[in-house]
Amino acid sequence: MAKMTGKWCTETYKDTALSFKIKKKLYSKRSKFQLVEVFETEKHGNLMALDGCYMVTTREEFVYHDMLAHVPLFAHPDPKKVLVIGGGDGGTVREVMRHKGVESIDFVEIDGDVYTVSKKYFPELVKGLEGDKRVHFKFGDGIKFVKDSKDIYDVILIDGTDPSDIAGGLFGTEFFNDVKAALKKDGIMSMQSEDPWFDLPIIKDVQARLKKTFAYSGLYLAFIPMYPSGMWSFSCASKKYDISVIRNKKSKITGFKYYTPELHSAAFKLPQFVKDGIK
Ligand code: SPD
Repeated sequence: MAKMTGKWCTETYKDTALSFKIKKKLYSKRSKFQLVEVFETEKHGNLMALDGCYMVTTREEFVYHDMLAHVPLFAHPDPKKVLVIGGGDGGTVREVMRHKGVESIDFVEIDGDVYTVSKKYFPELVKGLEGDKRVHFKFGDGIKFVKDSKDIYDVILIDGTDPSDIAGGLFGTEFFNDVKAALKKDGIMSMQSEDPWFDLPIIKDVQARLKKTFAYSGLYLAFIPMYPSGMWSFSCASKKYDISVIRNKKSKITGFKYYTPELHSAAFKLPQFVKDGIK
């Protein structure tokens, strides 16, 4: 659990800790899968933690969701069918919805309680999801869902938690093979792949597996203060495209808060220690 001491809520990770000053705890309940907690912070809006691990704050969520969704969606020339695995808070689907050319979004979250809690405490994350006919809610196991899907999707986004019990399978070779099979021949996948300061070996493994599975694979970074270390990585892969290149001219979106066309390619430029660590 995210530990509360007086006015502070703390996530400990490896040999570090990150604390937010809070006003009060708003929610705490064990779902079938994990402990779901929500805190009202002093300066960052509401904060959701799953099994003691920070997921989103109202203030910072846009960085993660912009970068997970828009990098692959702008790298694909014409994304129409999208699958989102995980991301029960709704933020990733919200960003996919901004691409008007997208015709269908399958949203597969294993823990329905995360969506219910998000609806109550993070209304801006789920805004419009239920009124958009393109969004198909499919609460259930994303790993199984992908296994049963063949040659369907232009883009698959994997918005999981850290690779523990519940999300461990989302980082494995078998799953990546199934993702490849679920994508169309020019499909693109992108996933959250942990942070380079504490988890470079995880990133290295993910990159090696993607490289073995797909014709193209890549790694890009974003800066997310609410995760310990603040530097976050996304791993992506495709049967056809270099994902650092923008091809989508149809999605005319304005008003991003983090993503920009310049940042799209710049995010793939890696610091030397990251390059060395994933070699
Ligand atoms: N250690 C934190 C990993 C968080 C990954 N998922 C965030 C969910 C946002 N939709």
